[in-house]
Amino acid sequence: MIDRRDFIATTLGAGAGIAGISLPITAVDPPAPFSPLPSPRQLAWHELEFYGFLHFTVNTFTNREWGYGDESPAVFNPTDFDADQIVGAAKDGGMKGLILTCKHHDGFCLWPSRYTEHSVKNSPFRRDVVKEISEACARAGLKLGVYLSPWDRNHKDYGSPEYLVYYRNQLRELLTNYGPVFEIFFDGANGGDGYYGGAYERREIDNRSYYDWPNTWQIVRDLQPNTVLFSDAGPDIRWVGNENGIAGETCWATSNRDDFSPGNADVARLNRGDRPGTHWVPAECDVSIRPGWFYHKHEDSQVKTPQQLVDLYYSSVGRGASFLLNLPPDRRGRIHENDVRSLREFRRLIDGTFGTNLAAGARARADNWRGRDRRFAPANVLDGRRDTYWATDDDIKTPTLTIELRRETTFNVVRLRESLPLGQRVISIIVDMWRDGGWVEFGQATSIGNCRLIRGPRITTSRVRLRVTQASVCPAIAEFGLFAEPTAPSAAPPSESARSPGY
Ligand code: FUL
Repeated sequence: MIDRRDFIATTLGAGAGIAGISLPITAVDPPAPFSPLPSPRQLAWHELEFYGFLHFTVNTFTNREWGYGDESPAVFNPTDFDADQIVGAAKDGGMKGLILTCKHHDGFCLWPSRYTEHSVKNSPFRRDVVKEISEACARAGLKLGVYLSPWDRNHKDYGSPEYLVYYRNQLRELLTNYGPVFEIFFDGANGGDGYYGGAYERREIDNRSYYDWPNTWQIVRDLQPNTVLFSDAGPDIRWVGNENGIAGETCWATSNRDDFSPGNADVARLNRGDRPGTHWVPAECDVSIRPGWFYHKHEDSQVKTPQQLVDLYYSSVGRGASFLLNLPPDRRGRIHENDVRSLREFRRLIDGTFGTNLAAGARARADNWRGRDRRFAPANVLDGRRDTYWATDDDIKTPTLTIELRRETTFNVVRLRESLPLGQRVISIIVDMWRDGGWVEFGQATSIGNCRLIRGPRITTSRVRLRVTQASVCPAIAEFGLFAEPTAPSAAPPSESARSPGY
């Protein structure tokens, strides 16, 4: 049955009026946002969830992880470089963008920078790798991101104010010549010793003041205001505190970022965030598909399995962070077949899980919904949109939402999303399932944010319930989804020789 206020809201749009007619209701306001809040550039970034890293430089050819800075450009010589193959592998794996190490700690530039001779222009390869990757990304519909190592073991001026001029010039080159850049990854690593133009010495810098980050970041804001900036201290996206792809079980999207600077942070705090936090600075989980960041032939048999990648998806995206997976191009300048195969199977498993929301078409009821206004109705959690949500009245912080499925349904994953423009409001929840005439707990979690995946045993039920057990303000939930991971493929049929006699 539809009540009068629902009828008015449906036919006229809530809060609408017609000239000369005043409606007998006052529409309820949306919940007041709970600060800190995401910026539009952060909201756009939240939708990506899964993207890749490409670590490629002289190290690929010297078999190292950190070049010293004295490598000759002559060593950089991919034999069969194919940007479309690299980008195609990422796209097949479901990635939405790629961040390229345009310059790693060794200082070698993958583009022909005007400001140094230490680049592809003096290699036998001579091609502009940044340009080719950016164009391949544009063709494939992937976004391009940039890694520009602040630490430069090649540059003679490293450690002095002149180097900062050089670094900023390079940042400008990358932001003006290669189209839109969705993210810049500012690495906090500073190891000390290096070649430094032939000095072969140790140079220490104060990582809180040397790079003058506020003014360096302002260059990006001026040239490309939509680019998100990553570092230990954000300002937009923070490091998750490890390179294993694992966000804290509790992982707030908020951080007291001014306590940190790139290379100078508390990894435990980065891993879980700060609550309530001074700023919205969600976590990014960087991890490599192999043990190293750069390609090493001896690691060809150590590529992470599809199932390991799936587990990483749950420990990153499933905890409100993003999943930044490194794919190292090999000496040909291609993504190795083993990595391609693993990534493709990972994608099949993820699509097999999240391609069908088993809660779609169900009925959602709640013990409270804000002003009984359709804009805040429980059904909004099932419409597959992130911009609609279920919200409660201001004084209701621990409501219950019940999902009545159309039939007995088997699932093992619950996905929840908050309405991010309203801030991270919920602290903890419990999900229950209906079994043998009563409610039994399926799983529980703290912190939702962009996405919370609760992965449990496969269960079959016709009714599921969400209980918000603690919230700072009335909740605003954008999604409640149910999914089933594909069951393991059935065992291969026995081979001819293994069959029993007489088969
Ligand atoms: C680290 C670097 O030292 C590694 O080489 C790699 O680039 C990783 C993503 O960040 O700090």
